Amino acid sequence: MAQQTGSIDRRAAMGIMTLGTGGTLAACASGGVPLAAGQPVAPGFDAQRNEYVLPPLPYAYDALEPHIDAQTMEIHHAKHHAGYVRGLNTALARLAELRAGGGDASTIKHWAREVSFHGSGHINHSLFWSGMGPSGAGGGGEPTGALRQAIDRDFGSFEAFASQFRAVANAVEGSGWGWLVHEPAAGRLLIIQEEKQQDMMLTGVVPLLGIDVWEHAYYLRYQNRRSDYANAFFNVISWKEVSRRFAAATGH
Ligand code: MN3
Repeated sequence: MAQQTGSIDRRAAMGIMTLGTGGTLAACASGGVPLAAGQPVAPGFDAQRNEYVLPPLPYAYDALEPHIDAQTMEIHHAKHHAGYVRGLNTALARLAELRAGGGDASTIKHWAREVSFHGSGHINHSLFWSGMGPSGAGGGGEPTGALRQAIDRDFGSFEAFASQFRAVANAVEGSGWGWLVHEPAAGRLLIIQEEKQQDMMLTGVVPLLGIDVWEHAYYLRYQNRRSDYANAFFNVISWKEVSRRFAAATGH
């Protein structure tokens, strides 16, 4: 199933995702833990064209109103996310040219870094869209079951978790993400920051829930009030999807 391009398997080169061909998207951490195995999510890779593609949103652009406005959603998805997909495909094409002996060999560092930035941008946003839902219709509320038990165990309570998650998101320097992740070595949940699309991500963790704190995610409605946006985000979190990722990562 893997597409071989020269001696490098594209997916192994990315190290973070595996995409099925049957209309499923299975995003994997570097350890190969399936995040979405068997889940009918829009694919982010077109095997026939051998290119990454922009997945459609699982809801309308205005579905997250008033918490995230329709214009922001449309620009963010159709322009920003599409740009990461385009940048990833371009970087992989340039690397293929270098393997074939073309181009300037000294640019390999640049294109390898472009794969990390744009590839992470593609995965981050794919997880972001599917990790949200309309408030009261798939979004909001609190987690239950095994995920809730793990949150209570590792943070003390849901309120303590939510407070830390918001504070971490608000404290990202510049543009980046706040993430709830599963750390498999200790089998515990952590909240971490990611700067830009890829810096400071903890190796081997499975991303469960991410909040995009680039200004393009909230500026039209919230201007510089990132904390208001982080508060509103809790109205559109799809705990069902986050729980599914947790179950895929842990077997619980
Ligand atoms: Mn973004």
